[in-house]
Amino acid sequence: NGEQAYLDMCKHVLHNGNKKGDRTNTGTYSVFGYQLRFDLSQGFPLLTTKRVPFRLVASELLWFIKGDTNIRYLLENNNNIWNEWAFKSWVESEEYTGPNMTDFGNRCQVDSAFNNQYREQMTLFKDKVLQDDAFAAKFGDLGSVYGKQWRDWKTSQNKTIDQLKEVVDSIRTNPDSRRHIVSAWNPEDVPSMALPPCHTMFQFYVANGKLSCQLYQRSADIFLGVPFNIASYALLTHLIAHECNLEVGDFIHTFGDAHIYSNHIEQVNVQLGRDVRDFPELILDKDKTSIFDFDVNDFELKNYHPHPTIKAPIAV
Ligand code: DHF
Ligand code: TMP
Repeated sequence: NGEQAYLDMCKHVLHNGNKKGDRTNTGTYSVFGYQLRFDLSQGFPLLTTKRVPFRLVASELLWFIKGDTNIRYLLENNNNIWNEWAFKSWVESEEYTGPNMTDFGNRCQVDSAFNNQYREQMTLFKDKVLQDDAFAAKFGDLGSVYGKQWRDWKTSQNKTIDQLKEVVDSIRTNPDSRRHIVSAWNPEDVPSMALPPCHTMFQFYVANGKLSCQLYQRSADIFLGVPFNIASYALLTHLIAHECNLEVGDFIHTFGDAHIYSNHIEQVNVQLGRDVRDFPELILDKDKTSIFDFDVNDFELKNYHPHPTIKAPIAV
């Protein structure tokens, strides 16, 4: 199935990747340009060679679909995947008076005393985002990231564009169109984002009653980010197909800079030593019709039997 293609990509990057420095000072093996294809009718592409927490993938996608850019919703759903990027703007702000957190991502991996300080500050930060509305509005927000651009793109005429709603309408009313596109890359807003969008634009395609989706990802953390990104766009394609009365076709994942961080190599090799199992099946609550009505409990995965979790540090 498609998982073997993901593992082949890992091997390809380890063997042929350029050794390349990066913004986070971690170091990577990197290739430019690569493509994966998953036939969604053959199972839901949640990797089985390590456990991928579907609950976190689903709540992140619902957060984008709501147009939300504040990590408070994620924290309320016990989802911590975006904390570091909100925390970074907090500890770099004038209002922060705690211990110096410069370069916390790298320092907490090598200095255990610092790691304790960091964890303490992160806990205080999360509590404050959850409890203090004014603080959350200021420091829980990641800026004009995915949710904002998908649902509330600001035009030069001071209007807004709901790209997601428009693309669903265009798939429904004009399936043959070659313009079913959503872009998260807004050059004017890039400087004000906690992290400029990695999944930058996607396009839908309808043929033979099936909905396909292709994503262009400009930058891809193959071990940590990509398994989430595959599952997230597969889920989005299922939701839109459901609303438009279509079956699911292919998810095509096209990459710009696809990299394996130097501190993920051992983990990737563990994963490469495991045998691929069947993909699970996704069941949607059929009573929901619009993609804007779903919540986390409306998704069910059947027959997901992955190999165990593999932990790795994330580059901040
Ligand atoms: N930065 C970097 N360097 N790589 C990323 O993949 C990335 N992804 C972001 C934001 N910034 C990023 C948003 N998506 C995890 C997965 C996806 C994600 C952020 C984090 C992650 O840490 N996954 C862990 C499990 C985390 C958990 O259980 O809380 C994993 O093992 O998959
Ligand atoms: P960059 O902005 O310097 O490219 O760093 C972003 C890093 O985050 C890079 O390693 C790619 C990774 N990433 C993903 O792989 N998937 C995601 O969904 C996100 C948000 C980030």
